Amino acid sequence: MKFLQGLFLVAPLTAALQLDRRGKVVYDGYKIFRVASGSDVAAFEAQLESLEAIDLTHNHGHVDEEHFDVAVPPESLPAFDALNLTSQVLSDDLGADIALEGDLAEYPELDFSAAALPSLSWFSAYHAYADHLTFLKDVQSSFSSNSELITAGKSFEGRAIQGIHLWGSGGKGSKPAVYFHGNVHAREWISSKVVEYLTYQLVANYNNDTTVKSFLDKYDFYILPIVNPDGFVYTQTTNRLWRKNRQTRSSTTAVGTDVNRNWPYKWDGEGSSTSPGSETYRGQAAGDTPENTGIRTLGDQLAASKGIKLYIDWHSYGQYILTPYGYSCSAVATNSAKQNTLSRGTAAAIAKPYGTQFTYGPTCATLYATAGGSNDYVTDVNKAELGWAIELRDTGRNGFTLPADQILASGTEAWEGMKYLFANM
Ligand code: 0X9
Ligand code: ZN
Repeated sequence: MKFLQGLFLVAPLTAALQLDRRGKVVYDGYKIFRVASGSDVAAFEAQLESLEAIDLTHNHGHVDEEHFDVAVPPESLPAFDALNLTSQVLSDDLGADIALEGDLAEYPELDFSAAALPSLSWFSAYHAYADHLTFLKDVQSSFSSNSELITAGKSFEGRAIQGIHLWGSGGKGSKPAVYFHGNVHAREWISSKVVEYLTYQLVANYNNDTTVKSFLDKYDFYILPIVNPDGFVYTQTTNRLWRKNRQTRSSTTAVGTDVNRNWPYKWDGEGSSTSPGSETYRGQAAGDTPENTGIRTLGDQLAASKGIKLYIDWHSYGQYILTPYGYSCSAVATNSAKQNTLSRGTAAAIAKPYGTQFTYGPTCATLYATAGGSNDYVTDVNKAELGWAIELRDTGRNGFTLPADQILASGTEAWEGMKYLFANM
């Protein structure tokens, strides 16, 4: 497979975007297209850049059908049409899709009582960042003898990267780790919701379901639903499509580094960008984002303690289960047969409730090359047995702005996948 280096277009620069009265980027009238890039990818990229098209993702689908999903501003639509590219409309109006996500809901509900598990209605809407922290605190209080809140360093803007540690009958920190990250990419809101849903199911069922109890009795779970809090907050206050962190650098006016291109392993290979404006900007030096330092330090500690059994970096969108490696399409994980069997089984379990199809396979060969990505670091440096990334719903119709009425179903199917995986890994 051809490496797709530097394919991501520039990050949405607020300066070029139209803002509403509250300073929020207006996406009304933007259309989303899936565009075949053809063989001259650099020329293609330049064309789209001149239209101020925003890159959402690329090459989702199959390696022999390379394509980009791009959001084209209304004023560029005639010029886009004139390019006569092979394309398909994924959305007629991104602004309408954002509206369909629903308003951020209030939390907690009026009838919420402390020490009780929060209501499942948490999964019927998206919420503000502060409410995610309250939700996590409430889940922890409801399971106080088998859990504690944890932090993994601080973000660039100084927010603590918060999470929860769950354990079972062996006591705190006695078993190999399951380590989950959500929302490293700020706009991928479904990822934190699903990670919270998995946490919720573990906590809600530990005392009444022997299978669930066995998971926590066998593994310590370290779960960080939002590892890029600054970016997440920015998607809620200012720009729904922001991906990176919010780090500024003296060498550039561009903001943001892709924390999932910043891991200090195979950092400067194919599959990241040296350009600060790019959506896949890797940073000036390996591991130079505060977020990477925080979550990496925790992972290093887990690896040095009881070891990491399973790591999953939860993303959206595309419906993929991605195993090592991202840095190379020819490198093969030492336990690739096992990873293949388990990812196939996980995909089959995910499909059970609603038939949702997830494609599985090694990251580079299945999706595209990634340099400085999380799962390669956790696999080769931390020696995790399974180092995965999962791309949640959907395959492009709603993309990052998945309607709130799909949160519960996304969580339900992911939980089916995880029950299979925890029992069989
Ligand atoms: O490009 C990425 O970082 C992920 N795709 S996304 O569309 N959500 O941005 C894929 C990452 C897979 N690999 C690693 N975690 N290394
Ligand atoms: Zn992502």
